[in-house]
Amino acid sequence: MKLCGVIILLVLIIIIIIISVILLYYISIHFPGMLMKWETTHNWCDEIESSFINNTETCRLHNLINNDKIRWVNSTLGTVGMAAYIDSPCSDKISQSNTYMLNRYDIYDQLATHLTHRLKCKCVYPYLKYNLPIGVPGFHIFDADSWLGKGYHVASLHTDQQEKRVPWPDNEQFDWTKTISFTIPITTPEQCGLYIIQRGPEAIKPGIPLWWTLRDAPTQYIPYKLGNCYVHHGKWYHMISPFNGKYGDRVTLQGHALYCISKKEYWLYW
Ligand SMILES: O=C(O)CCC(=O)C(=O)O
Repeated sequence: MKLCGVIILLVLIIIIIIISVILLYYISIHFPGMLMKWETTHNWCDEIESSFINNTETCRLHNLINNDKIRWVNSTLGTVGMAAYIDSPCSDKISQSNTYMLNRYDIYDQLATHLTHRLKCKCVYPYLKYNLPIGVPGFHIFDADSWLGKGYHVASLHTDQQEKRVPWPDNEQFDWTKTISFTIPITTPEQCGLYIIQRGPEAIKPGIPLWWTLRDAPTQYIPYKLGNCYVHHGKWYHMISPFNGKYGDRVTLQGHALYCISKKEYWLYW
């Protein structure tokens, strides 16, 4: 009888261990951010942020975006406008979306001028200047009710690869090392920000989980300020920080750029 009890206990322990290992494996693959320490060890905020629009402007944009809810993709990550890496849209849809965005949100000229000063290089929209089927920057909306808005580190820990999803024209040359990612917070619920880890995909070793490789790497938490423009190359691992959904959705203007060597310009896209 006693032996039977011990065997049942052992089996239970083995089942619990197996379930824990499976759960840990699942989390380490899908939500590696949950296993990281997220201690800020570096400070290079000054390099990445610049003042872009004031609170009146962000408020006006937010009202416009709120009335655009119909265009949101889903309840966790919503988008206004079409992004190559999310929607992989055909050129007709891009054209429709771009026309809509450019008419509704009168921010695009100001954005290109700001980035031109910031990057010290002409920034253009290939859709407008060369009539190419490439999406213009748009808006990300993270729902207040999402897990991210409830304070969990569940956002994607990634490096940007968007440039691989865009139909760049064959007759131009691009510098694939000159990529840009920019974000402008339109709302800043408490704790809204970004973690950047100073390591790229070259640090990753086969068979070693991402979170384990990155756990001791220099890390920076960048608290977002309303209307500021945050620019980085996107090739270091980064992750959106959890935020306090009590204070509303997390809304940002989001876009990317790639340097076109043949035209000597940065091409802005999403
Ligand atoms: O929303 C942000 O803060 C950054 C978004 C991001 O990581 C990305 O678009 O690659």
